[in-house]
Amino acid sequence: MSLQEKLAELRQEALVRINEAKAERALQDVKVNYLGKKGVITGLMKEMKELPKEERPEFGQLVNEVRKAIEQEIEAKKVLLEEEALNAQLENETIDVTLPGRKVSLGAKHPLTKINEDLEDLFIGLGYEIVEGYEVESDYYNFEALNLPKSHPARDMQDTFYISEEILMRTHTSPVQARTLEKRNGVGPVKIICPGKVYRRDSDDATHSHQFTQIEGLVVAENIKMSDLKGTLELLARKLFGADREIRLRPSFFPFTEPSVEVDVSCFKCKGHGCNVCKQTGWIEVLGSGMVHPNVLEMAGFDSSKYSGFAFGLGPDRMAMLKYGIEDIRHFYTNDVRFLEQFKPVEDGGEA
Ligand code: FA5
Repeated sequence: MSLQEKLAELRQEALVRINEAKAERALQDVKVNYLGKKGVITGLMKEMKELPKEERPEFGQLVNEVRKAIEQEIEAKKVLLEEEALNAQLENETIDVTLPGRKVSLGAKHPLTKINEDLEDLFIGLGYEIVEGYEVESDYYNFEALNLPKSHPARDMQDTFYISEEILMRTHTSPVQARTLEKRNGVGPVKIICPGKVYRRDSDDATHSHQFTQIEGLVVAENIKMSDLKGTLELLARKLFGADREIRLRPSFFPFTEPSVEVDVSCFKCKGHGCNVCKQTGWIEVLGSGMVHPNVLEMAGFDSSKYSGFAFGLGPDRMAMLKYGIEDIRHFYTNDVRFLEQFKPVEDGGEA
């Protein structure tokens, strides 16, 4: 076979392989095979040395022509493959604008967050500040500064997780009162609410959780009277349970308030006639409160002959249970999405 024939055959073979290449990768392989450093064409060029001198120019020219032809074919095929790939991509990514959209499922606010936000709105509107305290607290602020010295029997009202003799998990949000008063160096007015988690060694059941939430309120200024407390609590009850709610105060005992009262709200379900929510009494117990004990004021550096105040502490868990008819407090802490979805606003897919 003449040299020309041999080269023509090589060119033909390369063209067939270029034609067969279905993707850029395969085309690249063909290129390497023929034109690469160790490729067929490069090999031929090396063989040129063995030819008689006079034949070399013609041979070189022929090989070059074949190389160029292969290069051109590869380039043309590359453009074709790119076009095909682009067309396939365009076809795949076609958007059917007539298809119905996929619904984005929105989350819902936790019922305790809702109660907290409602109350924060109310109290910020009344000029209160929101203050947060420590969940790991000292015995001093949790008890002693609140008129509960060591071995005071009323400590039994709040069964406590102790970390050491002096450090504990706070049993209520009242230590934030003591800390805030102390920071103000005996100068009023003080108007704060303190939301947060608290802990008690209560066995978990439908109405008790070892971790639950409280919101504390505290006002200390000159001339604060029981009637100020009553008016504030009325606003609170109406914000949470409806504009036509009444409250009633019953005598109670807390070491840090004197006098102390339990606060009941008229039943929002039966409007006071008696039902299963209010246990047929027409009233629901919602929080503890009272006038700040002079000892608490004095321990924090406030002159109790000049300043007086009121405080209250409520449990949003129990409030949310009442408000939304939740039968077990443990639902709040088990993160079951089915439970939380019930609190979705209607516009986000919740039930009316
Ligand atoms: C107190 O904790 C007082 N610090 C409240 C207070 C503040 C009174 C300021 C006066 C002045 P008490 O122990 O009653 O009070 O708890 C308050 C609320 O926490 C209760 O009404 C109840 O709603 C809630 N609570 C108490 N124990 C639990 C529990 N184990 N699980 C869920 N909620 C609880």
